[in-house]
Amino acid sequence: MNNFALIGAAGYIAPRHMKAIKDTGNVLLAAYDKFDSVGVMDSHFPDADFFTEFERFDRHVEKLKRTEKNIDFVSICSPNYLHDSHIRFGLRVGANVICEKPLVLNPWNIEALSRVEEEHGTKVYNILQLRLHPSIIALKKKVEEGPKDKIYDIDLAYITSRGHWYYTSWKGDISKSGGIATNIGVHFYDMLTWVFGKVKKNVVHIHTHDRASGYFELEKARVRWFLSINADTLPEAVKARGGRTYRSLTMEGNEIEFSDGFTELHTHSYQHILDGNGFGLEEARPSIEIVHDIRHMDPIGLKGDYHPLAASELTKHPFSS
Ligand code: NAD
Ligand code: HP7
Repeated sequence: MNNFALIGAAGYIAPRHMKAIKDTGNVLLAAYDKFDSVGVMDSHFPDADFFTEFERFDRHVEKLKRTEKNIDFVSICSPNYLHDSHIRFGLRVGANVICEKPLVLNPWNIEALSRVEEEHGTKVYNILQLRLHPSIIALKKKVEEGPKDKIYDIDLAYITSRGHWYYTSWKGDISKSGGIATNIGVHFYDMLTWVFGKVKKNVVHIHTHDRASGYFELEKARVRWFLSINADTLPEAVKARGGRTYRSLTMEGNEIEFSDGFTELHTHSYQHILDGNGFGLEEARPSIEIVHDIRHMDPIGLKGDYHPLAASELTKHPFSS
C-alpha cells in the first residue's frame, strides 16, 4: 500500500484522483488546497489531514517523512501554471509525482524537472488518459498493423461546452491555463501524436478565447481539427437533443467511437503507474511542444485545409470581448 498526498483537493478533478487512490488500494494521508470546501474528502478518506496553508502542509509532509507514514506519491490537481512548482515540491520531499495535464506550460520546463528528478531519484508521471481509452488503443494497433507507408485522413471535432464561469476562472486566463488549446486540446494532440507519429507541419486557422482550429501533418496522418467550448458551435443535431458535448474522430471518413468511457480513466491511469508503467516527462514532451507552438502561432484564417466546423458563420465572426 502506498501513501499519497494531494494538492488542489477542492477542485473539479480532485475527487477522481481520490477515487483512483482508493480504488487502487492506497491511502490519502494529507491534502492541501487554498480553498477549504473539501467535504468530498469524507467520501473517500475521512481520516486524511487537510491544510489550507502551504507552509503547514509542507511541515506535515516533512514530519511524515521521519515516520513509517512516509509519502510515496504526491498527486497534483492544481491550476496548470502551478504544476511546475508543485512537482518540484513532490520530488523534494522524496515522493513520486502524479500530475494532471498539461504537465507544464513550456517545453523547457521539462528539462529543468528532469534534473530535479535525477537529484531526488523519484519520478514524475503525467495523466494522459486518452492513451488508456480502449478505442484509442485499438486505433493505435490498427495503424501499427496497417500498411507502413499509409497516410490517413483524420477529422477531429472536440466540443465540450462551458458556461461563463470558465472565462472568469483561472481556466480563462491564458497565463494560468495556456488557453483552450493548451488546457483541453492537449488531450487530443497527445493522442494524435501517440497514434500517428511526430508533427511535420502545424497550421492554426482560428484561435480565440472559446475555439481553435488547425491542420497537422503527422508522420502517418493529415489531421483537420476543431476545438470549442462554445455550445453555439455544436452541430444542430446535438443541440436539438440538448447535448452539450460532441467528440467526433473520423479516419478515412469512418467514425471511431470514443465519446464514452472517460470516467474510469483516472483509476486506469493510477493502476498503470502503480504497475510500473506510466507516462513520464519525456512522454509528455510532444504535446507540450505542440501547445507551446500553437499558443505562439498567428492564425492564418480559413485558408487551405480546414475542418468543416471551422467554417460556420459563428466561427467566421466569433464573439470576442
Ligand atoms: P479547479 O479550479 O476546479 O481546481 C483547482 C484547485 O486548485 C482549486 O480547488 C483551487 O483552490 C486549488 N488551488 C489554486 N491555487 C492553489 C495553490 N496555490 N495551492 C493549492 N491549491 C491551489 O480545476 P480542475 O478542473 O480541478 O483542474 C485541476 C487540474 O486538473 C488542472 O491542471 C487541469 O488542467 C486538470 N484537469 C484534468 C482533467 C482531465 O480530464 N485529465 C479534467 C479536468 C481538469
Ligand atoms: N465541468 C465542470 O463543472 N467544471 C469543470 O471545471 C470542468 C467540467 P467534460 P472533462 O474544462 O478544464 C475536460 O467535458 O473531460 C462539467 C478536459 N478533459 O467531460 O472532465 C462540464 O461542464 C480537461 O482536461 O470534462 O474535462 C460537464 O457538465 C479540462 O481541464 C461535465 O463537467 C476540463 O475539461 C463533464 O465535462 C476543463 C478532457 O477533455 C478529457
